[in-house]
Amino acid sequence: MTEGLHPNLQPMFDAVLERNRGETEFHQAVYEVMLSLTPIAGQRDAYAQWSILKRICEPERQIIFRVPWVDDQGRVEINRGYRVEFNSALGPYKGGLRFHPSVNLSIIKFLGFEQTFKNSLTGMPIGGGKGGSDFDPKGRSDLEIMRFCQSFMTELYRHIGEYTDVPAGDIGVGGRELGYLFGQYKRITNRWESGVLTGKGLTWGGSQVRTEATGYGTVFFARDMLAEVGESFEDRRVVVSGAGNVAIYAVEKVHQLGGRVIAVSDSSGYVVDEAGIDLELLKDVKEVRRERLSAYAAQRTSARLVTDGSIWDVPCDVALPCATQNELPESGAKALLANGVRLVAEGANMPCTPEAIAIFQGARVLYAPGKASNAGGVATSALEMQQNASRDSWGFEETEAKLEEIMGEIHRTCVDTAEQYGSPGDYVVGANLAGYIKVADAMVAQGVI
Ligand code: NDP
Ligand code: 2IT
Repeated sequence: MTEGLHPNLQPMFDAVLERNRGETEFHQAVYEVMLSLTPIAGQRDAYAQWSILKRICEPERQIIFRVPWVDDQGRVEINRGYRVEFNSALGPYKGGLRFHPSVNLSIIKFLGFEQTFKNSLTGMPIGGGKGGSDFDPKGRSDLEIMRFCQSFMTELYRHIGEYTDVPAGDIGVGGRELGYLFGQYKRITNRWESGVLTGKGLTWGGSQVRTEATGYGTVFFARDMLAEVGESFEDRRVVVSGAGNVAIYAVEKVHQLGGRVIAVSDSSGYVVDEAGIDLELLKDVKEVRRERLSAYAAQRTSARLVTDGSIWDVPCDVALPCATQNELPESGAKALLANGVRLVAEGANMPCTPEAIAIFQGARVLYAPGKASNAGGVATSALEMQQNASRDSWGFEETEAKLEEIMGEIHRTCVDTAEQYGSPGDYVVGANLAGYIKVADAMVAQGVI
């Protein structure tokens, strides 16, 4: 994973490998950004030189803590909590919390690194951070989830704040968990500090459209990519991986725009539904009942459940990976290509491996990296912070219009930046360079801190 790096950047990447041994996801995220810095690696010393890049690859602060809690049988359980405050050049640290058994420092660091450039692209005043725990919410009762969240916040509260660090949701952390987390923060601090977390409920400081924002934003971005080449979602066959927050609202927006989603997945397999995914049933199974996709297939005659294959084998025009990192490897990219895929836009963070990305780009498939296409979630979080700061709340349509406008601006920034640096149509170069330059400029202005 070092091919193609500019000779000026190679030693910097080697130093990141050396300094962060074994953190493969973090290496991958850094590699992808460094690869895109080629056009400035020889010219813009202030950015590419060790001083900025070295600092940008080193989180400002990394917090790891014990999370003790008691399960329903009265047993003491121990999990590990993380918050990596990556970069505050543009604003308070901002980024989600992930609860999943696979969580480790490498995963939280890659997510915090990506978040820094994503947040820069949104145009909002937010820095980058990420956190979470190796806690597995699957099969846990509401009371166990509450006790875990309360214990997690009992340590986290001292590190966060409206002007310091503002967490939100990610895998395994949605409205229920954010409620328990906010309640405990409020109790410990005795402050109604609504701007300390985003993704809150609508009656207690949340924003309209935050739930829908990542999925909707990804589809707005993909629509703009198609429009750039004179195409649209109308009658397109679409495959969306995942069946969580991002995936569900990506499906909803694709259907609103005239496309047809014919497959979704979860950790137990995928369903193919040629009649088009039934959104109400999907929401009921995954959001309300918190069941597996087998429950969807059982209730729908047009659907079949596949538990031993890859969702990327399902022929489609548009693929939206919305589950997790590295879920779309080289084999998936080859299968999509063989079936004539036209566009791939990432709803998840780093779902495509570098090998898969190279295949899409080599075949001139339209491809958008997550830090551009999934930025709608955090952008709407920043809108939630704006509403909290002004003690205001906006309507659904007004907020969705703002999201659509922000995604349009990110798209335009990517296209223009790619063109400016000699790689027209390359959304990876456009997103990484535009995101990086803004953060680097702010860091130069603020001195060596
Ligand atoms: P959810 O927990 O709501 O949903 C995640 C979905 O992906 C679930 O269907 C889950 O399956 C599936 N999944 C997760 N991990 C795996 C795995 N290792 N193997 C197979 N399937 C898996 O999370 P979100 O929808 O919020 O997040 C999805 C992705 O989008 C993540 O990469 C996240 O970082 C990214 N993202 C999220 C944003 C947000 O606002 N929430 C914003 C921007 C990016 P199951 O149902 O079986 O658990
Ligand atoms: O990856 C992401 O952008 C998120 N999980 C959303 C972060 C946020 O602060 O809204």
